[in-house]
Amino acid sequence: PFVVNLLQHPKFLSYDYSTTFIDTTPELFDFKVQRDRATKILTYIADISVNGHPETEGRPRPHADIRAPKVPPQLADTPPAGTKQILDRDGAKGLADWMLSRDRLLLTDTTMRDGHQSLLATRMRSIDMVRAAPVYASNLPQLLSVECWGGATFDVAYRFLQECPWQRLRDLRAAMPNICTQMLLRASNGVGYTNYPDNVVQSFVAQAAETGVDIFRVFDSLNWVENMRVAMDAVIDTGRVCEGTVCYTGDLLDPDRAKYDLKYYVDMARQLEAAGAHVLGLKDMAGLLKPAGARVLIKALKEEVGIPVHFHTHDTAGIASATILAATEMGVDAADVAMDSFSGNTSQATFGTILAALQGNSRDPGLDKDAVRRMSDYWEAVRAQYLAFESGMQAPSSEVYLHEMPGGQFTNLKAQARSMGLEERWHEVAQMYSDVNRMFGDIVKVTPSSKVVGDMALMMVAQGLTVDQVVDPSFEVSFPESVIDMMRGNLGQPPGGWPRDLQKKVLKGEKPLTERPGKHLPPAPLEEMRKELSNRLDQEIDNEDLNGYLMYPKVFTDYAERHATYGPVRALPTPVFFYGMEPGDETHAEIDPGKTLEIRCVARGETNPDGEVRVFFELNGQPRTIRVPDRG
Ligand code: BTN
Ligand code: 3PY
Ligand code: ZN
Repeated sequence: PFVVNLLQHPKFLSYDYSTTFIDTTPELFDFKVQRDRATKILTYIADISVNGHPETEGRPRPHADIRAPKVPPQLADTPPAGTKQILDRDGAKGLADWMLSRDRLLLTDTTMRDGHQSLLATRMRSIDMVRAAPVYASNLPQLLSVECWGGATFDVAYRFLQECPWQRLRDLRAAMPNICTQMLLRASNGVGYTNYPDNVVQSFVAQAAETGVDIFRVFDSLNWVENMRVAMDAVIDTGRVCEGTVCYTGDLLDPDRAKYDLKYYVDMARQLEAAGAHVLGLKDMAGLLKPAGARVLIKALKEEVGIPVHFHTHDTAGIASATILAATEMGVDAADVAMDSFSGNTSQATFGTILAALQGNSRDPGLDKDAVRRMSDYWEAVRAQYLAFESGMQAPSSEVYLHEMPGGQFTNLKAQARSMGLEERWHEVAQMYSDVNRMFGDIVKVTPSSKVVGDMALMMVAQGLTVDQVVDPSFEVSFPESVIDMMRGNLGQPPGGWPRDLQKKVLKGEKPLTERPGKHLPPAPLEEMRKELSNRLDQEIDNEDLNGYLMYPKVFTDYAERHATYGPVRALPTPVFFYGMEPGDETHAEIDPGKTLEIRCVARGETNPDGEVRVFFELNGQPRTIRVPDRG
């Protein structure tokens, strides 16, 4: 192991060493730590090889002949200056002014956040992103931003991928020093499903900025500006970009949906501008805005607000590109796209297609089409490794205009319906989702309000309940906890308030909240919690850990406990992480920069009478045996 340490040390590799190198580089003798981490990783591989990964069990396996993802060559030696340099030099307002001054359409690539959140249940691992990041920096420096953090990625990283979301952000930031990073923040709901105390939201935002977020897209799941101010102010305080966001729902050209008409959106946009937003986000999370609506809406927003407009939509109905082109004609400043191989269906519009469509147009985004195609080839090979998490959606679907489910929820709810034995009755679930929305008074449906509508719809289909029964005061209904919580006012207030009679029935006489929930939540005792957690886990708790714990106490501690057993499994290639190794397989894991474990799986023993299996490895050429329980 010494030789491997030495030969792979970055200083050694760069010839930047002298005879004192060994004296001044004590980590070369860090055998115990390294061996411990190596043992942990081998334990993980052995366990997965014998027992399978709980998340891929029973799911389709990647095809045997998929090609290994290979990143395209970098076209520049050092990353050309980009939006990050403008932000650092001119500040958030300066970047917004720069956006307004340009004729070209600016683009955000969502592959590393919404793309895989909407297509692969958020399961993309950091290692696959961090490899791509330097190529973005060198080949796509004209991007406005790379959306790579927040939304559902935060808890999925801890919960299902056994990795630290903060480390992902730190690594991506370091690898893309010239392009702004972008995250999705659910205002007072942070990156969770519930309203947090103000100081938790503030602490989280400060840490996200410190670790590497440049542009914060802040939205509220009921479009209640009052409940966005704490998060927006926290972002503004960091000096980073606050993209105050309007969620789009309904159909602004349909008189039957008059609640969400042009005036509604323009009013909200004005409120966000007045609240200090540097950029206005228009978030069409379900992909409901059609080209004709976009023409009207973008024209009005460009006339009525003075900040740049950044449009986000989904391709669920197959129309996202047309809508983006209509918005582009009307002067939208920026739009979201996903790399071709991560686009379409519930994801974003297709990056290369938007470039091709705007070729020769004065608003041509000016990105390298060939570089996009090559990057997309890499993502295509990455995607093939995650076959277990594909939803099976084969084609776009106009049914989204009925149910209005967000792209990120659609596949999830379908999986939930499947697990409840309701897959055959999916179209009933979709209809019920729509009916429940009307029953709740026609609300914005986006995390977390979308989850509440989904919970209610699934329950009603499963129990055979009708809307008439649910609203009938004399008919007994046992409401899901999330519905009770929402009717209490704990997610805030929708425009026009909750339907009175239904709220009364759900709350059984309990008085609902009408002010913003954070106003009544006592501040979390941050330092006390840090100490308590540190004692409990017997480890130092830094600010990133603490903020992870504040968002998701149980998810975080479960992660930390597994980390103590399995070590830095984030360093394993994705096929090994999900499927382990067969005798004869070789792999490697860079557990620290320059510290790589070479791993060969040699053989697997029989299960002994104690129910244990021995798995034989070679680690950096040395034989190692790991015993794991056979849970089969
Ligand atoms: C995860 O929980 O999804 C990631 C951590 C892996 C936990 C290992 S996987 C094999 C074994 N079986 C389990 O259910 N947990 C451990
Ligand atoms: C999220 O909150 O994760 C979303 O993607 C909402 O669209
Ligand atoms: Zn989205």
